[in-house]
Amino acid sequence: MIDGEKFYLSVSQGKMDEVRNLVQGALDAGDRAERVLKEGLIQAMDRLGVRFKNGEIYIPEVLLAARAMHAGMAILKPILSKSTETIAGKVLIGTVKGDLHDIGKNLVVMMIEGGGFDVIDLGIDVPASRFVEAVKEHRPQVVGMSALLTTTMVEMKKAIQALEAAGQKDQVKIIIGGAPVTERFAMEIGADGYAPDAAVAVDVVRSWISK
Ligand code: B1M
Repeated sequence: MIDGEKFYLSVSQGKMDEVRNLVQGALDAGDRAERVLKEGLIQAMDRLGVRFKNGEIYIPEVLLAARAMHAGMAILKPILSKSTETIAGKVLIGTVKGDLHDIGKNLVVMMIEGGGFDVIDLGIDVPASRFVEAVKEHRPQVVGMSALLTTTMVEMKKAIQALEAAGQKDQVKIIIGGAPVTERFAMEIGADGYAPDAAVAVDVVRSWISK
C-alpha cells in the first residue's frame, strides 16, 4: 500500500533518507516499481509542481525535492529499466550554443524526469549540429531547448533550421523556454511549444506523449 501523503511530505521536505526508506519499504511490501514511481514519487512531484506554478513554493524547495526524488528514483531505476512500459517517452534537452546558464534547464530536466520520462541532457553550449546528431542517435519524441540570453535566442532558430535541413524536424516535437523566450517567439521560429517554467514544461511534454 503506497501512502501518497507520506511520499509527498518526504519529497517536498527534501528528506532523501526518508524517501529511500519509503521506496524500499513499498518494494519490500510487494508493490511494483511502476506503482511506487507513479503513485509515490511522480504524484509527489506533481503536487509540488502545482504549488511551484502557483507561486506557493520557490526554486530552492523544488531543487531539494527533486534531489530527494532522485534518491528514490535511484532505487527504482535498475528495476524499471528492465520494463518498457514504465518510461512514458524520451526527451532530449540542452541549453543552446553560447549560453552557459543551466539552473533553469536542470530544473526542467528534473521535473520532466519526475514526470516519468527518460531525459537525455546534452548540457550547456549545445550547437545546432549536436542537436541534430543527438536526435538521430537517441530518437526522442521531444526536443527541448533553453536560452537565458537575448543574444543566444537566435541559436534556437538555428537548431530548428538544422533539424529541418536534416529531415529530423517532423520526427520530433520541439519545446523551448528560458527567461527571454516567449510563446510568440516560439511560434515565429517554428517550435511546437513554449513553457514559462518547469511545471508547465512537464504539462506540455505530457500533452504530446500519451502514456
Ligand atoms: Co547570467 N544573465 N550571465 N549568469 N544570469 C542573466 C540571464 C541576466 C538576465 C542577468 C541580468 O543582466 N539581469 C543577463 C541576461 C541579459 C539578457 O540577455 N537580456 C545575464 C548575463 C548578461 C550574463 C553574462 C553575459 C554576464 C557576463 O559575463 N557579462 C554571462 C553569460 C554567460 C553565458 O551564458 N555565455 C552570464 C553568466 C552567468 C553565470 C555563469 C554567473 C550564472 C549562471 C550559472 C548557471 O546557470 N550554472 C548566471 C546567472 C545565475 C544569472 C541569473 C542571475 C539567474 C538565472 C537563473 O538561474 N535563474 C540571471 C538573472 C535572472 O534571471 N534574474 C542571469 C533561475 C532559473 C530557475 O530560472 O533559468 O529562467 P530560469 O529557468 C526557468 C524558466 O525560464 C524556464 O523554467 C525554469 C524554471 O522554472 N525554463 C524553461 C528555462 N529553460 C527552459 C526550457 C524549457 C522550458 C522552460 O523547455 C525546454
